[in-house]
Amino acid sequence: MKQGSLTIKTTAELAGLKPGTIRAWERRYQAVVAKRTQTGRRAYSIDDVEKLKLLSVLSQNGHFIGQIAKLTVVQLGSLKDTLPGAAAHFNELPEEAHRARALIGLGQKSSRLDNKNQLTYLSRILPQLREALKALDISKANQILNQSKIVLGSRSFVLDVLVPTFKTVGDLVASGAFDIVHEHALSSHARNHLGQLLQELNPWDTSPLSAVFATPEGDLHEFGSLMAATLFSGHGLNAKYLGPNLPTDNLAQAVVRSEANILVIGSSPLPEAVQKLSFSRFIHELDRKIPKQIEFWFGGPLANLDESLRGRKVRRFESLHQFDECIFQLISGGTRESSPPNT
Ligand code: B12
Repeated sequence: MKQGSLTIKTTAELAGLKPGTIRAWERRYQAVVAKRTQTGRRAYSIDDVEKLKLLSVLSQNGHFIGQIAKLTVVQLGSLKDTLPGAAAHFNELPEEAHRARALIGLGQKSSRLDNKNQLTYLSRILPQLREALKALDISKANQILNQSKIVLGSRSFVLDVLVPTFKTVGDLVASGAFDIVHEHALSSHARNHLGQLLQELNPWDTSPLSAVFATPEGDLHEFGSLMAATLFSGHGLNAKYLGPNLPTDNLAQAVVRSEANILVIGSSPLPEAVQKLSFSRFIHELDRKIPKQIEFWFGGPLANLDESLRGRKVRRFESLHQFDECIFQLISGGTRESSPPNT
């Protein structure tokens, strides 16, 4: 068994990863180097499986894959022993969490939990999260956010936990059941979790696409843009998140300097009185200041602005699901086998 004799499918199953992740780690970082069969298929050894398992656990725990990929199995094993309560933590996770372990990090294309398990899990934790926020039990809320990140992976964490929770909390504030304190508590802790995820997922030096993420000047609602950046990175692409509310001059300079191929602008239904520039003026100023070969991708209400920018490729996304699906199609040339639970 020491010689490469396992197919990529079996290796992926044993290591708890997806074949695409193994291929990406191999191509980008030579994490393992498969032998080739006579017909040119990849063949892996048990040692490769061992290494891939360790890389999976470590990358989920904040280690950058690029920095650990070349370590030996023994070195990786020692590193794993330094994880705070790693073994105990992973042993405590439910069965579905074990299957989903590999999701945080590279190129996950959809949650490994099947739809039924995912729905069951979400229907349990979303009300718990809402109750924790209602009681301002911040440590419980963070515990739920942390666990769901591990169980579901970054994609589903964003689309199925954070997006609906923001919506619920927003609605509860509007109805008077929650107040601004609850909204701020959610914002500030969600910000921490997303910032941490983005750091774990980036940087991708060999990414074929790189995008700058921002919001219109005056728009402090950063979550659409930040979540989009996290989804983009989750696909192994290079996201440069600049934060909200940048003046057009500075944003345009940053886009040019960053050598990105895409500028992604997220937006919120900001009352006109609060907007610094109208959406229309904002994008036309950017259009003048940014070379035409850079694509503009608009998310949120800005996507409804039906103005064409001559000579520039523009994509519009009403939702983050749509954005995620589009990236998936761009990099894989196909559609997902199953829809996420709340589309
Ligand atoms: C959090 C929040 C804040 C936080 C933002 C913190 C931060 N760091 O981002 C703070 C406290 C700063 C804030 C301030 C204000 N807010 Co506010 N805020 C919200 C809240 C609760 C959530 C917004 C959010 O981030 N949602 C998460 C995102 C992901 O969801 P979403 O915006 O619905 O986005 C969906 C789509 O639009 C799209 N999308 C959005 N962005 C992007 C980006 C990309 C790239 C893509 C692909 C897709 C996409 O995808 C999402 C669905 O999949 C909403 C309430 C609500 N129900 O939405 C109010 C809300 C947006 N705020 C509102 C208002 C009025 C304000 C203030 C003017 C309040 C005030 N009087 O000061 C200020 C404006 C400040 C400013 N200049 O921007 C109003 C807007 C009202 C309207 N026009 O209809 C809302 C709707 C609340 C309400 N019901 O009154 N807010």
